[in-house]
Amino acid sequence: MEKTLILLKPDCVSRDLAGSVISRFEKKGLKIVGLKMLQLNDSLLDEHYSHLKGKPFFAGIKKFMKSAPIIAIALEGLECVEVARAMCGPTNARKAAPGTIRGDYSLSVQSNILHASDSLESAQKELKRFFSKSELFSYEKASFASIYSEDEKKG
Ligand code: IDP
Ligand code: MG
Repeated sequence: MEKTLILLKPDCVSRDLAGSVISRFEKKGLKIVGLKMLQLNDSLLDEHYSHLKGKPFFAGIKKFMKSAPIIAIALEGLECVEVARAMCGPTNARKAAPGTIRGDYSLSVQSNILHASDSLESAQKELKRFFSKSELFSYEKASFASIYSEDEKKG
């Protein structure tokens, strides 16, 4: 089953929004298969945001991402990379529609609550960056059988 990486950013943690955001993923039917709090450092951020190196806001983002601990979450579910990105809304939270996480909780481009992997390839790379094999779990959700069709269960 597909997996994706979510990072609850420092603004999410320090504004006491972690529980609300996690709850939205749970209610959607996505399964938490890994979860931990950690303090980001420069080397992890240089790797994670390498696509933004050279942007004028790069130093600002790194400072922001180190301003409080983050919560890393591994989610599992059908097409969960795309589903989680759709739940986040676009990067600029001011343009994010109400009902999306960024649309409901933020007015900022930088402090936009959370990170979600943007493709299956990124998700696989990013999950390895934040979780060791022993930190990812496999278990049965109580409602699994009633949610998915026989075809979907094979996915
Ligand atoms: P994404 O998080 O929606 O995938 P990316 O373009 O990958 O967006 O950028 C990573 C993060 O960098 C954003 O979530 C946001 O926190 C920050 N960021 C992106 N663009 C800007 C900007 O123009 N100003 C300030 N921060 C930005
Ligand atoms: Mg991105």
